[in-house]
Amino acid sequence: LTMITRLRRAVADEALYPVFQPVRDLNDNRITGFEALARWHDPELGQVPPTDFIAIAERSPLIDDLFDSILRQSLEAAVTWYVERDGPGRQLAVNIAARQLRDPQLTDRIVTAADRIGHPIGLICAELTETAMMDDEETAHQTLAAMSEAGIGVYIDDFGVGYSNVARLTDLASAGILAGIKVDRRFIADPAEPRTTALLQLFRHMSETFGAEIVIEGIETDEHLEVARRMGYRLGQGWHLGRPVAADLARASIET
Ligand code: G
Ligand code: G
Ligand code: MN
Ligand code: NA
Repeated sequence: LTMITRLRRAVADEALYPVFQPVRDLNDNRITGFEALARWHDPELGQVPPTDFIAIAERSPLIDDLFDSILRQSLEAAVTWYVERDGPGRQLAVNIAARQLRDPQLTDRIVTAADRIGHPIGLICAELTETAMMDDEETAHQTLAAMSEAGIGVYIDDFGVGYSNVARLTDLASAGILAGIKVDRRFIADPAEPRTTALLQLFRHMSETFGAEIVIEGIETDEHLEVARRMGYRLGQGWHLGRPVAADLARASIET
């Protein structure tokens, strides 16, 4: 069986499923949202890393089916987290692959799924890497504008690695499209390094200039958390704040 055949079957059988990693307020530790991350356990291959199967799926329209499946499962789980119990909603972030930016139906797919499941569209965030926007900038811009117009929060993921382009971010911010930036974990990996604090501050100031939210990724230790707080970050994600977990555990972790 070729890998893509295996993957196609797995998507159809719902053998791919989301896990959820919390995003927390660094000041009071409350969960402000979750990022949905796809997982695949194949009976023969075992756990296949998402970077591997996303790369395969992205070579064909299979990525659209994969996305639809992960999105639907994520929305169905997330909607029970606050519709079935009172309390504030939480944001749900999903990752968008580069190829999907060429799909003119992307926004419709998300809005239709959210409406059908009863999940507020305004609590959905779409994460894209800067590199994903490079293929066809104009189409990417239009897709992101449509998502933003529909109420979906457009976030730039893995900020600072790949093909970073501040001009592109500025365009998105000027057009009112940019909801937030997720700073790649490598920027906090070495908290004792003086450049770390300087760069983290620079990024935070940049996000303020853009009127965008900023999330620091890769909080793995107390020291990371301290540095992030000191540099004025309000939101963070990382193993120290919570690993990606299955839907029932994610639900149980939410404070009422
Ligand atoms: O889940 P993990 O932390 O191992 O993620 C590895 C990479 O795979 C990350 O870059 C993440 O954004 C990506 N990824 C995980 N789930 C999805 C998904 O559903 N869609 C896309 N496009 N990328 C995903
Ligand atoms: O590229 P993106 O940011 O979407 O992917 C998130 C990836 O980072 C996932 O693979 C997730 O499991 C991983 N991750 C989340 N928190 C941490 C962390 O604190 N340290 C490391 N090394 N990886 C993390
Ligand atoms: Mn992400
Ligand atoms: Na990231």
